[in-house]
Amino acid sequence: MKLQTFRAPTMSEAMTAVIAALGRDAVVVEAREPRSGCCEILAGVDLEPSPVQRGSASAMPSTSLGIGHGAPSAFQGPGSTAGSDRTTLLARLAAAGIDASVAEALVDAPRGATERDRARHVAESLQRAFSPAPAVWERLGRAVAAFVGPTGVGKTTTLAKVAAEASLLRGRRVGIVAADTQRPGAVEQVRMYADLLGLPWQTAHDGREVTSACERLQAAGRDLVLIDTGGSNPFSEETQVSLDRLLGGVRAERHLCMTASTSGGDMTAMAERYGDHGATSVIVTKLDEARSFGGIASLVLKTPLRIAHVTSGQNVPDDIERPSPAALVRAVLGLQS
Ligand SMILES: Nc1nc2c(ncn2[C@@H]2O[C@H](COP(=O)(O)OP(=O)(O)O)[C@@H](O)[C@H]2O)c(=O)[nH]1
Ligand SMILES: [Mg+2]
Repeated sequence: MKLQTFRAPTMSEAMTAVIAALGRDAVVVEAREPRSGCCEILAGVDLEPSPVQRGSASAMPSTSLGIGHGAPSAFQGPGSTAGSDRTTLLARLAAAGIDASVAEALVDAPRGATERDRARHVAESLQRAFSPAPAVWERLGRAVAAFVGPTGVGKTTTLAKVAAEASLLRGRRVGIVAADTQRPGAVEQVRMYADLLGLPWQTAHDGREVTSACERLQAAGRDLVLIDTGGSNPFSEETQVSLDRLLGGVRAERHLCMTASTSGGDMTAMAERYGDHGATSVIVTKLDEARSFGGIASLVLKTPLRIAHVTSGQNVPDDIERPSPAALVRAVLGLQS
């Protein structure tokens, strides 16, 4: 088998290039992300493919989320029309917890499309919508990033995971601001992670203190300042007003943290609220505790916000990943890897 390498900024774009060049009989030998923003797929066409190798999904490595990287096999491959008629697709999307209106729009394939085209259209539309937002550490130069969202979703734990990866693996000089001074123990939690990682940190009670804390950390050479904020009712206008007061002075990027098991309606409503107040991306937490993932599908299909990171456990720094679009499609559709 003659192998070729396909490169693209995202895995789904690389996969699209594989299919465009080699067709749907392509065998994926290896898929990897040698550096951020560059995905590589090594693929070829086997003249006598084995049933196991046929299709791109089976040869792909699994993520630690236990989901393969390849496009869903029920939605591709020669003769693979199983479960692809409109009603079955709608039922599958409804079972995944995707809003009926979103599901209807998804299954509406272009005019003249065959049933197989329709199935492929669903998988590809979903996969496109899961194109990742840039990682928190990717903004070059001096950057300030705040972790916002409801109480208990994992904002502080995620901040610690991001701080670890950014400082240990990505060469960023990280500083931390503990701005959740309301909840008992919140500052100590930040201090514990900062000490563990050997990173400087400051406490801030209000917007003025956040600004001066960021200035002090930047003056000390910190080029990525991460701000831990307190959680509060996401549907109250007061929450957004206080966040504006807290973060407005430093023009912090806001990363909205939401748990994977949140319903599509709530995720979309929260994304709209926080999006109106400048949220730049979503971090989906607690994938390990979710059993259906329709919420995240509704989120990316109904709002312009994209997912920057997913987290899947309590371990700092290990349980955080960049999202794999194909893996998320699999999770949403409840397919095995
Ligand atoms: N299972 C699981 N638990 C998590 C994850 N992220 C955070 N947690 C836990 O969720 C709880 C709340 O986390 P915390 O970071 O304090 O949430 P915050 O109130 O939003 O800052 C803690 O027990 C964390 O260990 C995750 O990805 N999976
Ligand atoms: Mg917290």
